[in-house]
Amino acid sequence: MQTTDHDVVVIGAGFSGLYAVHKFRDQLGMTVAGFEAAEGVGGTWWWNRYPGARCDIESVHYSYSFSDDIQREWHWSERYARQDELLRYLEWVADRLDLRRSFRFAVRVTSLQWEEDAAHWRISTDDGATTTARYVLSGVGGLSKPKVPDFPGVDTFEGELYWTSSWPAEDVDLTGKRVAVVGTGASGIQVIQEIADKVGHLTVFQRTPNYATPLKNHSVAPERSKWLAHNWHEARGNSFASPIGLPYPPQAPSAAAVPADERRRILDEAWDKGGLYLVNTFGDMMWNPETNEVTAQYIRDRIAERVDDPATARLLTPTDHHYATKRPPFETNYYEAFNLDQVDLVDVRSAPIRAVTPTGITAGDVHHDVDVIILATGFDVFTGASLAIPTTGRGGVTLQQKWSGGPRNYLGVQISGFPNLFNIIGPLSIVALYNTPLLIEAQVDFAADAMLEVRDRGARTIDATPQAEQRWVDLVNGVFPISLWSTATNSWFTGANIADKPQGAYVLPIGGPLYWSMYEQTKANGWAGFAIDDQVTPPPPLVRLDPAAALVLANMLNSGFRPLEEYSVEEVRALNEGGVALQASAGGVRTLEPEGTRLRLYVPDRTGSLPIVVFAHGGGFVAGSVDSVDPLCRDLADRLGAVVASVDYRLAPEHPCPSAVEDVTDALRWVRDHGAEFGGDPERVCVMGESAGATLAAVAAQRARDLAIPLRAQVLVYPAIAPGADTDSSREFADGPFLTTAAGRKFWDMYLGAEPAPELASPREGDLHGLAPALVLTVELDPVRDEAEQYGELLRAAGVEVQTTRFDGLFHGTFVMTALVPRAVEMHESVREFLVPRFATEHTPA
Ligand code: N01
Repeated sequence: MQTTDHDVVVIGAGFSGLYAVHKFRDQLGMTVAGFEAAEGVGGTWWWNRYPGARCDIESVHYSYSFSDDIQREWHWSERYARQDELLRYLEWVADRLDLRRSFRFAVRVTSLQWEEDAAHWRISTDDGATTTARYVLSGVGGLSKPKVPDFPGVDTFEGELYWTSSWPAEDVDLTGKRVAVVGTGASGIQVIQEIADKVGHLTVFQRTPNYATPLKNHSVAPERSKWLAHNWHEARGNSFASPIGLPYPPQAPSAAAVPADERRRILDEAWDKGGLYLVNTFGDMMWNPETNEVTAQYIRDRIAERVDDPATARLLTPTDHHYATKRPPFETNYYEAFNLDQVDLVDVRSAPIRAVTPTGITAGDVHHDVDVIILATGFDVFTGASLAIPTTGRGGVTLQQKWSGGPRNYLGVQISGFPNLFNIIGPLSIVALYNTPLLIEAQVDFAADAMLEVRDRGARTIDATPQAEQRWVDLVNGVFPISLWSTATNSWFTGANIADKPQGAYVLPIGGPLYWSMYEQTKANGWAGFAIDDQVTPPPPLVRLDPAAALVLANMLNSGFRPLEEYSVEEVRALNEGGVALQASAGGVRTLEPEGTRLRLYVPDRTGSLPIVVFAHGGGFVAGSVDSVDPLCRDLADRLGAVVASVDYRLAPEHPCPSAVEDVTDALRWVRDHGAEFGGDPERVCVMGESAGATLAAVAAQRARDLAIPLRAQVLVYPAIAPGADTDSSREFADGPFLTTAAGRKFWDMYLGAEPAPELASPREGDLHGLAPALVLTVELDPVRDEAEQYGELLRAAGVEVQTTRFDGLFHGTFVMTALVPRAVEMHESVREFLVPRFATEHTPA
């Protein structure tokens, strides 16, 4: 029988590989072999030794969090550590945890081959050896394969040529030399500002000006550093659960939400704090071009203040891409460097680099003589380093084939068909948009949990199912284009900085909270979306979200949304009122609030007498108002060509059942008697409601029948039907998204009050015969989905004409989100299609 040499092979000894060895070897008791191409540990911080290299996330945050000892024992000397300090830190961690003994250094992995019969990977290395392992943890890094620019003649250069991404370990003396720097990304900017006043002459070759903003680095006094180390819980706060993995204060939701002077104050404050605070100013920065432009213009103005020569300032000012759509670099006196006599800026857009010659660089028609060329031209990000290792998975399919059209994986960590292989900070995750060390720890932990699950089940393999992977790819490719990140040209976020690389979505911009919830749900649902040996579990609800709905949910979670049942009535009311921001509106609709009624009428600008829709808003019987659905009702009136009568019904718990039902029934009675006075046709009335409003509408439809109020239809948008309903969906979506089963129960309790009359509370309890035709709309990811659909069945059984339509990927509440969720508009259209024939003047009720 074939044996396997190790439980796990770890590739790379950077942040990922070091933690992985510790996790698997020391915590899980597995046998581990690590391979590292460099001669020592450090990964990125081993290779990128160029002058000025440092992290741009504060050191105390850009470090491991898994060990209390490590947190306390290491004291950072600067707010943002330099490369040499970061390398010393990783070396110290390696020694502190005795990790080096598990690695072989200066050994490069040359291929990975899955062997199905043995259920292990065969790993070949450039020292000619092969080894086998049940699992492979790839920690090759997202920014580790340098981009090689195709400048002709690079080999002919007779001076010194350096890459920022593989800077020599020994000292490079640039004093007094004529130096060229190509590239003005984060690396180029760090080099330029560091060497500008030390070299004899510096020529900067810039293609795209960047939004570089102050880093505000400073040394940290030993006492303060010690305090931060010992109080790391306090200093780091709940970073992990935050959107970007940093304990930065909540953002203003949008620049549009604050007056101009307040915007300026927010931006000034973030500018003065430095670093990523500026990215964190407005919640919709990366979604709303107007907000983004406020920040972009602010930065442009600040650049103009700092550069003496207006022509140079213009060249350094970005105008061709939105702020932060290329990863924003941070600087210290970068712009002032261009005020020095010995620094020149060459715009390679107007004068492209034509060749490197033995003595320098020719850009356009000008030759620049230099002694040193520094290439800071970036990386083949996210996929380059993985694809550099020939990797063959199940059925002989190679990773190179699999990713030929762009990266594919599940949850950003596991590639279907490549079992037992985990890719840390690979593509299609929140990578690069979240604090990297924390992301690494969470992904390694996830891989470790997967391995434990396989072990506990007595299985041998774990592999994402093709179906789950496709869901994930669809989700990422649906979310990414909605973001401004998708708009930048030459950005490594889209793969466009590398010729011939598939372009598209490489990251999933949803923030930490939703991403971590997906991990948790995957595990809680029995490794949903994975096959463990041949035990397959379908992907979990959050992975099945419609992309636009996922973004709404992500934004809610990013701004601190808690499980709904935890909110007080007052808070639920405030939440509901905030819902107007999610609704599209329509012009050409006038409103009236007839005296003595609880109604707001929406009358579209149409001729003739119009059908009437009596609409009851959602809000769990305890929240919502005509204001909270005002844009929605305008839109409905316009879309349906109907007078919409929105009912301001009385809310529980102050007014328990049947107050609200009476109010909706009164509204039906009123439109029958007075609708014509406002352009409505009392013969063509429909009752409609959303969520709890749909529950009320369903009961009111029964009351209307009893009171002989004619109804052409009832439209029930995901109605809750019965308190305590126990269905598949109430169990599967007990924790949401958004509506939870616990919150639903809490709302019912408040609504029912002391002595509820069953037939006035739950539509299921009434007589279902002779009711108006019903449209029941449900959404897939909703605890009330099944009870609503079952109600449709009961109506049908009672002889009522029923159409039930389920919308996949949406969650309870999305019907109102017409401004953000295109599929919500589809729901509205389905209402229109249902009502148009039933509102026809000649229509005879079935
Ligand atoms: O690479 P980049 P980087 N002709 O791709 C230019 C992280 N990082 O190494 O924009 C002329 O950003 C290219 O021009 P253009 C950080 O995440 C972190 O600087 O394509 N120019 C661009 O100006 C960062 O985002 C730190 O028009 C050419 C530059 O080269 C990521 O690493 C420090 C060219 C490449 O910029 C990558 O940064 C450093 C050509 N043919 C890096 N090809 C920290 O502070 C490319 N360019 C933690």
